[in-house]
Amino acid sequence: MKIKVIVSVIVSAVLVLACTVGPIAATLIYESYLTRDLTAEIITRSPEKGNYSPRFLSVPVGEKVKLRIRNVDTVVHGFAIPALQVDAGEIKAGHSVTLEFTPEKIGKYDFYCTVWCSEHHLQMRGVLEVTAQ
Ligand SMILES: [Cu+2]
Repeated sequence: MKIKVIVSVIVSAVLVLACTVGPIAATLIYESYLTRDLTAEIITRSPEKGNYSPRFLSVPVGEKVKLRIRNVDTVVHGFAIPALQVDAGEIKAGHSVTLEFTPEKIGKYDFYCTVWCSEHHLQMRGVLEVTAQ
């Protein structure tokens, strides 16, 4: 009888761990899989809540750039680098978009929000600098 109680306590403890630690570990593993070869992740918020972060990026010319644009705000945002024909379209609140492109020309390229997101929307911008390798 005592052994049955001990076994049921151990089984319960294992199940509780599997239900609590398991999903957290799975989430962390999945997140590291998603970000394994990213050049950068740009957190996206309206300017009064923090703007793009970072707002300046530097990448070498001729190398693949992989950006994840992550909207952590409560409104829709956009992200575009028109001079490089990069456009994420609308990024809903809580969603992410991954963009891949290869800049072929050295220079400084403006990126900005393409969705009217707040009265400070026009300040929602940054610069991607493409440098010599
Ligand atoms: Cu905007």
